[in-house]
This record gives sequence, structure tokens and C-alpha cells, in this order.
Amino acid sequence: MTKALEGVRILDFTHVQSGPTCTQLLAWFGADVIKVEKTGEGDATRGQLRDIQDADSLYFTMLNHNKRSITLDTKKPSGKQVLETLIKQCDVMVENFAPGALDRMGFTWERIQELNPKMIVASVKGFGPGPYEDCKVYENVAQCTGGAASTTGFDDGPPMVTGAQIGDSGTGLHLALGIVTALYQREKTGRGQKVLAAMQDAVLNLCRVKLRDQQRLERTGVMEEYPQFTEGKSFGAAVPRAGNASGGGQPGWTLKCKGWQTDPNAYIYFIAQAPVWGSICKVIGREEWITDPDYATPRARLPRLMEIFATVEEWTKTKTKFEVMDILNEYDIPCGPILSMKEIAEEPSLRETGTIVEVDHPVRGKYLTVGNPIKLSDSATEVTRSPLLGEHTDEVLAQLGYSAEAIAALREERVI
Ligand code: CAO
Repeated sequence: MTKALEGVRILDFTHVQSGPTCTQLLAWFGADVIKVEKTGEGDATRGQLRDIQDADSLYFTMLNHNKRSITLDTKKPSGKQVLETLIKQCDVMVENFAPGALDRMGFTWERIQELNPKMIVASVKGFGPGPYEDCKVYENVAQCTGGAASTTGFDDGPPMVTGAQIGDSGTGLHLALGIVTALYQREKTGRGQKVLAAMQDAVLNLCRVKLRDQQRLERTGVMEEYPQFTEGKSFGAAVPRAGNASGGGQPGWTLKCKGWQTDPNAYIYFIAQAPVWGSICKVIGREEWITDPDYATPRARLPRLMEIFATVEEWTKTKTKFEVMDILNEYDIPCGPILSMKEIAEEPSLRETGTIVEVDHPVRGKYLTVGNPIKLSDSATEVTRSPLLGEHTDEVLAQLGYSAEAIAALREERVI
């Protein structure tokens, strides 16, 4: 079967997480992704958070599937020449170096355009143009500057970052969309272009609803679905942290389930969706709430939400989260168990869909990874292991037109 991006060649100049997330997706859609790594060192993540001595870390392997790896010292003149050849023969260059690094290497946008006017140059940076444009940025910095941290956590605690890598992987996803869009436009214009995804912007995009709430707060001074309203607390000038409140029009909260005293994940997320209010009351044995004017309408329930959740919790605490899920689903009541990573790793349905995949690696052996979360009906994803450092250097250079002697000379010079 052909793949959606077959024929697209990517010069993958990315490292750590944000850029590699993007190029891994493109590889899964069929692009030929050539990862260019520092000679002798490679992507720093190969050696970070190692669980097996001398084997590429899971950090690296789980972000670099389906790619080829070449080593290249792009600061040496002959290394620059190889990079120039790559630029001429690739469709897209993806990079996430610190601001200015590519320019310092001698590969400005203008220079790249000279070499290949069709080249799309896609970058992740911490910030877009402005006061912080020269700053280096990692995941949690983006979560803090993009609005996620100030709106995550409980209002009596400090700002919190989330485990979901919305700064790195979230930005990589945004960049991938920018790249395929630029490839589509190039079909019509014949020209390349620059694609920029700033981590602050990507996080803010994912926090869109919180900017919505900021404006609601400024207009009305109150947000009735926030726990602060239910608890009678006053709102400040900025959107407060809302704990586990739903963030949407239907109120929700995390409720304890059987075993919560010893299992930190024995919880269910429960949504008091208005259309199924009658069913909720029946299931928890509070049928009088169906007609009681203090509870019968969403408006009447708002100031009583915490009391309602506490009552529902008395019921959920008598059952496991999976039992609660089964019962509530029978009545179409939206809910979801808090799944631990252990439970997710062992979930058969996620294996069946290719969302969790077991991969075999020649050095580290078998490991689990997250497969392609985006399923195309006409471009199936087959997850193949990440490359060893420089595994494809000779193969790629030969494809670029380098003779065996020329490759040997580059190796002698420690350029590759
Ligand atoms: N050959 C020779 N030199 C190379 C090379 C190669 N193949 N690949 C990279 N280099 C050089 C760069 O040119 C740069 O040199 P200069 O500092 O002299 O310009 C140097 O390696 C270091 O690159 P860097 O500054 O990008 O790396 P860092 O480890 O210091 O910083 C990071 C890492 C992530 C903070 C920074 O790259 C960054 O801010 N990137 C943009 C935002 C981003 O993607 N952050 C997400 C990271 S994932 O959590």
C-alpha cells in the first residue's frame, strides 16, 4: 500500500522532543525522514534517562521511529557541503535549534532558498517574534508562558504543569500541520516557505478556552461553573485554577471509587450532563432530586455542584472505577476512569488499534511505544524501530551521489 507522504523527503535537523515528534508523524505518514545528528554524540536524548546501560534511551527510541540516521558535523566545511547537497535533494527541513543556531551555522533562510527555492523550512522555537524570541525553551517553560500552568491545579495551591507534553509534542503536532499545508500550497505556487510553530503559541492555542474564560470573567465578574462560585469564593482579576472542573458547559469532577485509600488512581471522572440528570438521580438513589426545584435544572444545581458530586461519590466509593463506568454507560452518563500508565500499557484494545505498539530494538530488545494516534484509512502506519546513531550514513550519502572513497574521506576527517 502506498503511504500518504511517500516521495516527500525530510531533512530532519531536530533534537530532544518537539521537533522529533513532528518528523516521526511525517515518517509514519510515509515521508523519508533523514535525521542529521552530531557526529559522535547524536541527539542528546539518546543518552538521557537511560534504563539500560549503553542502549538508546526510551526517550529517544519513542520519538524517532521510522527514521534514518546520519551523522554529520555541519560546522566543518566538508560537512556543510554535505548539508548543502541534502538541502538540494530534500523537500522540507525541520529544525528546533536554539534561536539563531542555523544562521550561525551559515544556513540562513536566504542561503537555503538559493540552494533550493522549493525548500520548506519548518522551525519550532520557544517564542515567536517579540521580547523573548532569543530564549531557549523547554516543555515546562512553554506550559508556564502559554497559560497552561496558571490555569492548572487547585486554587489554594501553586501553578501546576501537566504530564501531557503540550509544549513539546503539542508544538510538534502544530508544526506537522504547518508542513503538510505548506507542501500543499507548494503544489500550486512551486515555492517553499518558512513555517514557524512557537511553543508559547501552541500551548496558548490548546488553552483557548481559558482565554475565553478570561474575557467572560472581565465582563461578568463570575464564572458559575467554576468551583469558586459553588464555594462562594470571590474571583480575582485573572482566570483562577479550577481544580478538576470540566472547563466546558457540562459540570464534572473526579470522584473516589472503591479502593481509593490505597490505589492513587481509583477515581472516575464524572460529568453531570443535563440531559441525563434523571438517570443520574435514579442510579445514585436520589430520585427526589429529579423534581426538587433546588436540583431539577442546571441553573439550580450550579451553587450545589460540590454537594451533588459528594453525594454521587458516596455511591461511586462502593464500586470499582470499572464497575462505575459499566453502570453509568448503560444510562449514557458520560464518565471515564482515571487510567494509570500501567493500565493503559496493558489495555488490549489499544494494542489492537496500533495506539500502543510493541517494537523490537537490536540493542535494547522489546519495548512499548505509542503508535500513530492519527489513523488514515488509505495510509496505514507500520511502526519500525528508531535508527542507531549514524546507522544510515553510508546508505544516505551513497544515495546523494557520494562515492565510497568520498565517504571514507569524510569519515577520516571525522565529519561523519
Ligand atoms: N554538527 C555541528 N554542530 C551542530 C549540529 C551538527 N550536526 N547540530 C547542532 N549543532 C550545534 C548548533 O549549531 C548549536 O551551535 P551554536 O550554539 O554554536 O550555534 C549547538 O549545536 C547547540 O544547539 P542548541 O543551542 O539548539 O542546543 P542546546 O542543547 O544548547 O539547547 C534547546 C537545547 C532545546 C533548549 C534549544 O535547542 C531550543 O531552545 N530549541 C528551540 C525550542 C525547542 O524546541 N525546545 C524543545 C526542546 S524539547 O524539550
